[in-house]
Amino acid sequence: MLLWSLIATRSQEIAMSRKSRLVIVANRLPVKRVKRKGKLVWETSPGGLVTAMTPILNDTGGSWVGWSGAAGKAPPAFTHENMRVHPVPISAEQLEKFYGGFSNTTLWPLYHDSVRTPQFHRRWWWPYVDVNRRFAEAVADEVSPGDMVWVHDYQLQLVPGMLRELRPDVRIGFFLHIPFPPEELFAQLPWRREILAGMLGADVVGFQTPSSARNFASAAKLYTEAKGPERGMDFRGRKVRVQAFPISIDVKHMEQVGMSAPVTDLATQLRTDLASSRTGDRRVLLGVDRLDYTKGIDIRLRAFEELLTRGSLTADDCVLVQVAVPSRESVDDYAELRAYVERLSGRINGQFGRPGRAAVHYLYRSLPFEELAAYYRMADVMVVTPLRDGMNLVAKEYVAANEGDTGTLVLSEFAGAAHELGSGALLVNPHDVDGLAATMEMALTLDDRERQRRMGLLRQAVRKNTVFGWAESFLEALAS
Ligand code: ADQ
Repeated sequence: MLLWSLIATRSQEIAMSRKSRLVIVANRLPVKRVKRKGKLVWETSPGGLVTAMTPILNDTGGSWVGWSGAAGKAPPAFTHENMRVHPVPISAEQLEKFYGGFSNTTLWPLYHDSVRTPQFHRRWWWPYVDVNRRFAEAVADEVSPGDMVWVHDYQLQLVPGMLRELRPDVRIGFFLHIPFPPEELFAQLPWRREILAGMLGADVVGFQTPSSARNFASAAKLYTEAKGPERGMDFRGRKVRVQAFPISIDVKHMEQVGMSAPVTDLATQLRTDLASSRTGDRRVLLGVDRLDYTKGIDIRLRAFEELLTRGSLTADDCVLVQVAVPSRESVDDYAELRAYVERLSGRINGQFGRPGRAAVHYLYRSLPFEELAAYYRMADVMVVTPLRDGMNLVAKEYVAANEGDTGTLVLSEFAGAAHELGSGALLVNPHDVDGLAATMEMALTLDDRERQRRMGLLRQAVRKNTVFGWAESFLEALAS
């Protein structure tokens, strides 16, 4: 609570000193429309960005510009808990091309090392431009001279440039939540100049990691007239600051929920349910992800299968629980991945399970926060194996939820989180199935001292950087 009010106060100071308000711009609004007692009402939807921004916006009376989640007309702007909410309308056709198409079938795979082949279609590009313009116009209506605007993520990369043309009198920040790819991959994008110029419309361009910031700066120098060092690039007569601001979680809240009595009870119950084995001491591996092909869920399952095939550990010694949140189900690659993951889980259980003792438990659903915390609490080993990930908050949530020095984190080298958590985690190359199987085995058999030493390092790293610190450092850079 102290940190919360400190940040709100600091942001208020920043805002007041500039007589400015803060306007957040993100694809989704922080509220959704739900039916309560027969009436439609707006309710805050949970999420990291919402958690970090809501106190600041509530305190400074700022605004949030975004899409409501329903295609078609948008309701007029309204006030929700002292925050002004400005919905942007997106038609069903625009949604298919701007969101399903250009954002999630062109940019998403391209920015994640092309782990699926990105598709480049002019018929998707123009709706992306149109929707970005619509966002920029909505923001232009919302701001006053001197206000600060913070634009988020890959769906809205043109907004900073468009907004600067409409409103050169505001400070503009942009943060990319996913990786910015190496220049050789980014070079494939037919609209690379437009995207770079759009982002360079901001005063501060933020990334999750220093390597993404470097990739962006070198692409900007190659394909636009931008020059100079990352901390102050010259672009069309202005300075643009390019920097890494690693995102985090509300660490205190996760720690408190993780240690609460209901979560402790549920974790014990889950553990009892899973432990049914001849030896009575079954170790639990856990995976928690959106069902996305960047997260390496299939490779994790194959590595677990490999581990059991080798026979040094059996399904009496260990079990893998995989919780997968449904995601982008209308995109073909996601439907295919779901079918593959379900086939793999079935195959592993077919070979290594027996009645009352599955080798893999696969849950295809979103879990309430407390239940998710209970899964984190009960797991001996958290396996986070993305092929590429901007940050990966699951890794940080797992560490925060485990108050004692129990638990081990297996973490992909290719997750942004590896920069901060690399010394305490067991790092893996997720493309290497044998190496991943060996690391899972090592994690399951680590001696107590080494496990505690590693968890101590992880806890230190996670506590050092909260989501509030992240927001504060970005806004300070934007205000300066
Ligand atoms: P995501 O790709 O969605 O985010 P991640 O950072 O792991 O990935 O966040 C997922 C969130 O969903 C976590 O907060 C987690 O608790 C929640 N979640 C996962 N499985 C769940 C389940 N079954 N039930 C309920 N909740 C579940 C993008 C980027 C990331 C970056 C974030 C934030 O791809 O790299 O870390 O934005 O910037």
